[in-house]
Amino acid sequence: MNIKHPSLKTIAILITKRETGHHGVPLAVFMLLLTLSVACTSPAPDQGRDGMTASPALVDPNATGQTRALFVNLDRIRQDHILFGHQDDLAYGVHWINEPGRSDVLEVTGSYPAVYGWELGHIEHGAEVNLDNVNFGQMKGWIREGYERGGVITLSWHPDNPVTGGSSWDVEGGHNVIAEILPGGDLHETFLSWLDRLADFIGDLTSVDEEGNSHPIPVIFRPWHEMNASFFWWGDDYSSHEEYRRFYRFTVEHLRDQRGLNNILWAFSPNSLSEFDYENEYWNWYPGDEYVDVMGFDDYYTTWGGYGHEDGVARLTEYLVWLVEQSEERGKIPALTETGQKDKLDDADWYTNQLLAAITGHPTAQRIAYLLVWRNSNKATDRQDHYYTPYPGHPAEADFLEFVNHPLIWLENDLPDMYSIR
Ligand code: BMA
Repeated sequence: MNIKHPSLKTIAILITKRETGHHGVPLAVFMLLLTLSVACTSPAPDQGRDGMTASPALVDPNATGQTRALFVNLDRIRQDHILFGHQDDLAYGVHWINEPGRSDVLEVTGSYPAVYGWELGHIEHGAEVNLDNVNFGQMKGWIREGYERGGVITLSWHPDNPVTGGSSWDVEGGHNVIAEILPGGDLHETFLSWLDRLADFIGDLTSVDEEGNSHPIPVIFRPWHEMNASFFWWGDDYSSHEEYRRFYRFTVEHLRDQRGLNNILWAFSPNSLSEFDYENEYWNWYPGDEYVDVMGFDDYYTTWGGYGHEDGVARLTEYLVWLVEQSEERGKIPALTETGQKDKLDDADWYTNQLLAAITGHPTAQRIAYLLVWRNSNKATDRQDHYYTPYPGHPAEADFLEFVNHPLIWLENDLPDMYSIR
């Protein structure tokens, strides 16, 4: 680890001393150091990022060692680097589907992405394929493959609307769906069965180590995202902020406490901060420090002047600085949980001129742990012109290479072991 911050150094010295104390210095000195280091690592809201490196307060106090290590390593690495992620990377690309080993990112850069995003929509029905036609059995294999190569896994979920039977985007009738599915609501039992199918899937994500022992694969799960907008049934217009927060907490508690899943880091991510008075309103939906490990936001619009902001790059920098500062105050991991040039990459310089320019616009903005761009929808079978990384021969190839070769940006080939703490 490259320790840049004096206070982080202090903690590291304390910990080193604590270890020495274990093996020799008088007990009183050891206890004093231990007390100091515990004080330094308690999850006080004003603690700052330095305190969490040694002993983060995770949403799940029983998180597996690898899950905890993932958090610690994301936190360490983000001091100097940002992991690049891509949704559905191994399942299909713009010109291929379901071909083992392929990846548009690999074919352009020579490395797989550092973060793999996967989508669980329709798992709630026990379906064989997700809403984008990705087979869930194969998805488990791809998740295992990415993890075993050293990558990081993040999961999103666009479940159908349990009231109307339509999709996540079906807001017809403006129903307060959350009220219907929380305890006491008419559809609570249905919703529990949906959560249980989701939990079964996450519980099945396992890997076998060299000794033949199976263990869970750590994942960053990001439910009920973009809630400040109103295009999903869990969106802002359809329930109160208090109901939304209860809903997020209920989801955490069901998977963690009822289902005993200990391989999850929990991510919270509203839609673009451009869209609302984020400094005051981010907290409207925030379920609380005890329910969030990764603080993020999604942004597709700001860099090219969406929401009427002509100074888009500077705005995105401003949002990232705010996110990093807020995350560090709370001992959380900041991340740009979804981004990309919407809807297709027709600005050949977007990656360096917009995204990288925004990130490098301020030293604090650079301390996000990862960013994830959305999927490369297959041209022949799925949506046309709905892709977020170039493929070989695409005009943005050279710019994308320049982006990934920037020392800040890390792909899978750059990663240290994310699942142990050294
Ligand atoms: C959206 C689009 C949709 C897709 C959904 C879930 O942003 O990519 O086509 O169904 O994500 O992956």
